[in-house]
Amino acid sequence: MERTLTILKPDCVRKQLIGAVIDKIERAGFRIVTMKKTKLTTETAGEFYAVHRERPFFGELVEFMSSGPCVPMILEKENAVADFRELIGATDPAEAAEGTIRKLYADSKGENIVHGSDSAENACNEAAFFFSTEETVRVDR
Ligand code: FUP
Repeated sequence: MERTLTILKPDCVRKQLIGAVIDKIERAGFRIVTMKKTKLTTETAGEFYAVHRERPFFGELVEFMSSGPCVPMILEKENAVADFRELIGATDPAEAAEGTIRKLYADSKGENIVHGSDSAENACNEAAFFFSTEETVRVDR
């Protein structure tokens, strides 16, 4: 079993697509380990996306990610990291495969409905960014 970290981004929450996206996630065989609704600040959004600090889109990314509440979740499944990236599709919805979450629901590369960790190691770090050990272990089953 592997875990990945997703965030239902502020555009997903604003468009009232939390339920639709969770339905896709559960139907694809992912188990929700834990989840919550929270709101990032420009500081915490910048920390989460620190790897993109030097990129031209960093300012917009931080503004968007702190523009409203979001729903981070830890998901579990065999091959969770790669399978989840397949389920959400390419970063740019225009390039995302048919039937993927971003193809179905995202407006743009910047506002693309969901985040998905790109490696098991990052998934672990990103899970710790949002959730305590209490939330990821004891509440789990
Ligand atoms: P992904 O792994 O698909 O979430 O994509 P990246 O890690 O490359 O990018 C993280 C976030 O940065 C994206 F979700 C949206 C934002 N971004 C842009 O706004 N413009 C870009 O050209 C690339 C990424």
